[in-house]
Amino acid sequence: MQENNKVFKSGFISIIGRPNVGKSTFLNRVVGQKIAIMSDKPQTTRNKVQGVVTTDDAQMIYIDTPGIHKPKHRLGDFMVKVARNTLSEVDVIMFMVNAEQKIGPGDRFIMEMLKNTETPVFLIINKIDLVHPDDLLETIVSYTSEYEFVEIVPISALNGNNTDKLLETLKAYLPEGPKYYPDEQITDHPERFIISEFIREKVLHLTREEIPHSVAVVIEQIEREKDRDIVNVMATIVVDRDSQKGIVIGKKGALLKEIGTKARKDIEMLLGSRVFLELWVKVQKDWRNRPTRLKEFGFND
Ligand code: GDP
Ligand code: K
Ligand code: MG
Repeated sequence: MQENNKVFKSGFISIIGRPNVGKSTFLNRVVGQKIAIMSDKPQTTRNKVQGVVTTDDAQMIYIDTPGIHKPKHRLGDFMVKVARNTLSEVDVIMFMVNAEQKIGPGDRFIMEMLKNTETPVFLIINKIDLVHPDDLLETIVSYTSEYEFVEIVPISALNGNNTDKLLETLKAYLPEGPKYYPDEQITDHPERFIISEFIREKVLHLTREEIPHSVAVVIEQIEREKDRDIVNVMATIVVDRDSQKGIVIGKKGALLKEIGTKARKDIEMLLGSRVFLELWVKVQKDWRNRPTRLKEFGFND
């Protein structure tokens, strides 16, 4: 017999924190499929990606906000604005920090922003697999002496330590609400955006420091072939300078080929079909400071 007197809870949860603390790793773990890209470089995530977790009594919609930092150019400004706006719209804010790192200017910058919101804030100490419990306590004290958090939860997003407990605690802060998304849906982002992020991730991984965050990926075409389980994807990698174009292409096109091969595997997993991926590289000087280009690449505000 089904019990119908149990309340259903739903709400929005924003994950905020300095770059590389593990926000995307956490999101991917709880959503159970790779949707937000991960890398060891800061600012990997530039748009908010939503992951939806639905259980029998709750639905949690996660927002993976861009790493907050002091803006250096227009793109930085945009990212800070996105993060600020999400803070007042959500039901819970997860402020994630790295257990290995001391509290820093970036953390204080975020905590200052948090003082302007009524939204309950959790302190999530991630990467506890890397620290001794004594050091953990010290870290907790350093944060809690500067901001009043409603909950403090140490986790390891990587190995899943304490993440179930965190989900239960989060649930307690969500209001009674509807199921916004069908059970099987895990993200409301168009495939187009996720695919472009997969490609951008490979560029960042394979070029190391030579290609900074000036790279953007534009999906020109996604087309499913009739009667065949094949999807054709055409994308352009946009860089700032001619020298960067050479780096991305590599000797005899070797690097671009590797980027393509690796990205294709991720896209095939996402779409559940075979994929033909065609990649182009284009130089668009100084695109980060041109508002029209920003819009074109999906950074709308
Ligand atoms: P984000 O910038 O906050 O989204 O951080 P990412 O999710 O991209 O993670 C940055 C790096 O930290 C990646 O190399 C992750 O594998 C690593 N990482 C994330 N969570 C953990 C964790 O709980 N333990 C350990 N040891 N590494 C982690
Ligand atoms: K990152
Ligand atoms: Mg991220």
